[in-house]
Amino acid sequence: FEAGVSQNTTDFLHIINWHAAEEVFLAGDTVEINGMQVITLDTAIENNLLFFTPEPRSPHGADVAPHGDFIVVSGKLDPHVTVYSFQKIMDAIEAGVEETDQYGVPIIPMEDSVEAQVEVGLGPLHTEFDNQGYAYTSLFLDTAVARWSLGGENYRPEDGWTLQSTVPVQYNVGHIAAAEGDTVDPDGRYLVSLNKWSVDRFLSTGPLLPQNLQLVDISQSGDFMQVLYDMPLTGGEPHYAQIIKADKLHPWDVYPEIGWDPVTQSVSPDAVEPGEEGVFRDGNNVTVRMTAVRSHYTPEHVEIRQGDHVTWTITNIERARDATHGFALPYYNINLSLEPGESITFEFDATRDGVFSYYCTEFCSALHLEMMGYLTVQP
Ligand SMILES: [Cu+2]
Repeated sequence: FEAGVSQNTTDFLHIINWHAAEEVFLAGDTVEINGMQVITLDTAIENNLLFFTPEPRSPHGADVAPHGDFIVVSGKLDPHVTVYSFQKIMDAIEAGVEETDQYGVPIIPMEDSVEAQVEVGLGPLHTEFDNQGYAYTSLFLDTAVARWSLGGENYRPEDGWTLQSTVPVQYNVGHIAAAEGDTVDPDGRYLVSLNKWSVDRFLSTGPLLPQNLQLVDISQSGDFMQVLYDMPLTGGEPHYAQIIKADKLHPWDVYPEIGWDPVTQSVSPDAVEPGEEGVFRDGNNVTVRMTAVRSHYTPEHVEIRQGDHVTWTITNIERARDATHGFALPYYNINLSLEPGESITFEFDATRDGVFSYYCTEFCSALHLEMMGYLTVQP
């Protein structure tokens, strides 16, 4: 596979004019494949919406600079980042593109699309940006993060396109996340390196190494960067992350009204109010209406018959922030989390007779263990 994938001298950056693609789609010039409307290669070429330009082999990331003016591509087998100019690409398309590949896709020569190449180190993968005009590229093989200056007029023309410094990370970084670092307005100051293997950073607990996220101080200019903190993660590889300013988040402490259905973002029509709890029968259809409050379910006994179809609503009527309850009815495979104010409705068929306990799964108070009840299914 490796030989096949890397057999060409270059790969191609694909440039798609998605405004033109939208027009083609709206004009109905598509074919349907598996229910998807697809623009064929021939249609794309005819409508000037697809172009190629060569890029270093085995490309990994393609990241757009904050002003939308440059596209940074890293080829894993090339120690450079290659910086394409959006304006140059547009100018080249405007001037007309002669060369095509074997399928007829126009190829913009690299010298007409590339603004700069910066040698950053071995195994460059992904690039993020800060608020000082620097770019940061993860280096998998060097296990480092490179800082380099964007030489364009919107960034650091005084420094040109140059490598500023690298900071070692532990180890084998994949993605990096700078604060709002892939937006039009990066925040700078901090970067997190999402590393693949922690190797010797932590006490060994066996052959499977924790992944290791590292917080890097990028607040100063020039060649100073510093790893501040390690955070081991077990489980799967964290592939990507975003850092956003905390003041962008305005979460609710509790749901706005009692009986809230998070799926519809409104009060559920089935929500149960205190005093109207009970078990109601209509033929073989049983409706259970239940409330949960520290540390009690009402009703505590639910009696039904084998063969009943059960529709069961639980409303957490708490308004306190630290009043999440759970609800487990394990035999019928029911396991819920009920945040303050939340209402959940579930259904099942009472296929097996017997007495089954249901209980809270959050340690909600000193009486948490008493927050339980019994479902009796009569044969
Ligand atoms: Cu509870």
